[in-house]
Formats: sequence, C-alpha cells, structure tokens
Amino acid sequence: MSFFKRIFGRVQDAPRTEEEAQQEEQQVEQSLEKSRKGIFGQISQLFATSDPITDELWEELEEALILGDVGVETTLYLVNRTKDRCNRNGVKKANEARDMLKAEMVSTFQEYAGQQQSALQPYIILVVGVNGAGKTTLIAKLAHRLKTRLNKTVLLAAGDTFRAAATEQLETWAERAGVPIVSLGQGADSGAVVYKALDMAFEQDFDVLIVDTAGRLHAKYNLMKELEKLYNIIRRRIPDAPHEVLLVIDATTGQNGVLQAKAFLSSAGVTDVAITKMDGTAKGGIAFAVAQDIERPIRYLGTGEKLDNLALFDAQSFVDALFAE
Ligand SMILES: Nc1nc2c(ncn2[C@@H]2O[C@H](COP(=O)(O)OP(=O)(O)O)[C@@H](O)[C@H]2O)c(=O)[nH]1
Ligand SMILES: [Mg+2]
Repeated sequence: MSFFKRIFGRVQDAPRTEEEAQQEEQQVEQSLEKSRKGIFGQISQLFATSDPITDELWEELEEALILGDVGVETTLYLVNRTKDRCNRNGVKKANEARDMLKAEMVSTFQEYAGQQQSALQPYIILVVGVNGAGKTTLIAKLAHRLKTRLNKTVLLAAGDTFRAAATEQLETWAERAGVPIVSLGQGADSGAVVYKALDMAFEQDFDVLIVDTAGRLHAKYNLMKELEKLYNIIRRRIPDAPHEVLLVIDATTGQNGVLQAKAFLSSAGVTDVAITKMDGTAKGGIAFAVAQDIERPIRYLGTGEKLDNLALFDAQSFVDALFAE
C-alpha cells in the first residue's frame, strides 16, 4: 500500500534545474529591490570605505539594522558576532568588514536549518498563520510547484471554514493550479473537512495533502484549540504526521507580525516557516528576526501574487540579493 512507500527529504525539495534555480534567484533579487535600495543600500554605503572601523560605524549599523526590521535582539547578536569575526580575522578596514557581516547574516539562517527527514505517504502539510498572512496563496503556489516540478499528485483541504469566502478563495486557486480540493463550505466543521480529505488522500493514493486553516487571532484560545484538534485528527490517522507544519509570516507586518506568529509556535507544532510578500517591503531585514525569534528554518519566500511567485529560501543568495550591486 502506498503509505508504506518511503520518500526522503522534504517533499517540496524538488531537484531544481540550473535554469529553475536561476529564475528563483532572480525572483528573490527582484523582490528584495526595495530593501536593497533602502536600508541595506545604506548599510552597504557605511562599509564603502577603506577607512578603519570605528565605534560609530557599529552604532550606525545597529541603527540601520533595527530600522530594517531585523529586531533589537537579533541586531545586537548580529553586530556582536560580526565584531568578533572581524577580530578573529584581523579585519580592520570597513570595506573588509562588510563580508564579515554578510557571513554572519548567512549563518543566522543556518542555525535552525533542520535535518532532512524521512516521511510516509501521503505527505501532510498543515499551513498556519494569522489572517491575511498569505496562507491560501502560498498553498496554491506550493501545489503548483509540487505538481509541475515533481509530478506529485496534490490534494487541498479547505480547512479555513471561519472566514466568509475563504473556502471559495481556495477553490479558485485550486482550479488555477489544476489540483482537486475537499471543501465543505463556510461554517462547516474543519475537523470534518480534514477527515474527509484524509480519506480521499488514502483512497485515491495522493502523494501530498495540504491543509488550509483559519487564522483569526482575536479568538486566540479557540483558534489554538482548533489547530490542536486538526493536528490530532491527522495524528490518529498517521502517527508521524503532519510531516510539516508551515507557519506563514507576512514580511510587511514587521516586528509585530513576528510577535503574532510566535503565538502559533507551541500549539501548532510549527516545523518550518514561509515569509510572504517580500516584494512588498523595503525592510527585508524581517527575515533575520524571523530566523532568530521563530527558531525554525525559513523554507520559502513569497515574491509576488502569482502562482509561480515562490522561491525556495537560500541563505546565501538571500543575503547576496540584499547587497547585489
Ligand atoms: N505582493 C504579494 N502579495 C501576496 C503574496 N502572498 C500573498 N499575497 C496577497 O496577500 C493577500 C492575503 O493572502 P491570502 O492568501 O488570502 O492570506 P490568508 O488569509 O493567510 O489565507 C492577498 O491579497 C494575496 O494576493 C506575495 O508573496 N506578494
Ligand atoms: Mg486564507
């Protein structure tokens, strides 16, 4: 039976062709244009001199990083580590310190990069996050990616049954991506939706099931109970599922968005993070705050509103894109 078939690695880790990888890098670079021309450009300017490093330089760097949404704690951490790295490498000139900063930025993302996991079929992805973060859009993008790049069969479950039009929205996206969907409409029990979707995924041998969830925060207690309920329904069926709980964070909501997202960490059992709307902010520094505060690997960047505006997150190319000249 299909669910004994083992697949290795995260299911979306499509082996990318050179061309696909390049396209994604371009998308990331475009989506970071505002950040690059804004605060990260200013940071580059700070280091664009062969003068000796001064305390003032570090102070200006701190200010700029905080303005860039890196967050106070992560900023202090980054700056201290950059200073240490400069000392260790005998770096005394500002223009050489820039590379030290970039290296520390890359390692910020790698601290929580998870181990490769093995998984059983169907591979279940639960997508969580506050309303408007971009969950539904991301689900469509992921489904599209899995289908076109990996030839996976994907089923969607319209588990956001709270919000008016949320199920219709996912239905529209499912049609665009050309994947089937289990939906019981607005007001239905989300547990029943997931239950039905699991049945269908097993019966029809789907490779991947992606579950959309509600995200209203003002009823936080109920929301977390709701997520726990879905989690348990999935567990009862497949003990080591959901294989991935993807927390979606909107880059344009800044530090506040990170704070809100933290509320999901414990009850939703978050394993991975996606940052959406990178194209809509000049404060791409939010990614560093996410990496440090959420303590989960960033997997995806949303780079626009279209079906293929999705890029795998790569620490090195992200940092390079912030500073590209
Ligand atoms: N510019 C931009 N907009 C996005 C991106 N991802 C989502 N959106 C928009 O954000 C809004 C909310 O997205 P939605 O998927 O409905 O969020 P949900 O409430 O979490 O399901 C929609 O208008 C989307 O088009 C992105 O990567 N870039
Ligand atoms: Mg939605």
